[in-house]
Amino acid sequence: MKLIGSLTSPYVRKVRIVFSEKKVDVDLELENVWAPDTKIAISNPLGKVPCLIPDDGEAIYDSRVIAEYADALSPVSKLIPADNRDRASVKTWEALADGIMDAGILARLERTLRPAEQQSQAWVDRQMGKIQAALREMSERLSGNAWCQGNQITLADIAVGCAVGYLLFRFPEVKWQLEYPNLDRLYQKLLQRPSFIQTEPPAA
Ligand code: GSF
Repeated sequence: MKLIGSLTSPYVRKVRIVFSEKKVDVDLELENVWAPDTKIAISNPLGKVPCLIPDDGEAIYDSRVIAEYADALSPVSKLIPADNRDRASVKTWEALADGIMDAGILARLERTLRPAEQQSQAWVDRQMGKIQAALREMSERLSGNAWCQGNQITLADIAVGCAVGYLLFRFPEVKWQLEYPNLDRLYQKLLQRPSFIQTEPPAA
């Protein structure tokens, strides 16, 4: 099984952590989707990573689909609960965390891909507002609990860890650790895990 991805994508990191927690081996094939000669569209017509190529050869994307598929591959450490309501809760946490990544990437692309005179500050502000609102919601939801959902690690914690880790990586000016100490406590706990340590993004 092959995972096409990059070392800096938070979505790729999320699914790599899921595979690691599940103790399922997957070969990471690095792909720069922004390079003019990228071959990613052969596997994923949307041109995005992560993209999983299982042994049957039929591509699986996007990260939420890959995470769910990976969780069902082995009984080790269930990351998505079987109960329908709990499952929806975990997936909502994941949607919040992915929403932070989506908004961050849109804001960053506005700054890095567009010529300065075409950049819209209002657009960047809109995305940064989403990040702030999602962080506030995650902190309120987490409250004083040890984990996002239930009493063990789930996909919710993994997704949140990747989202806030992405902010530290690309938006160090967002001071979420000071503002939301409970999110930072969760993040510090996640950082002890080999799955998080092994997937730290490279120095920018
Ligand atoms: C998002 C993947 C994505 O935007 C998922 O897998 O959950 N909803 C999808 N990946 C970026 C890499 S990154 O910035 O994390 C990507 O491949 N972008 C290329 C493009 O053309 O948008």
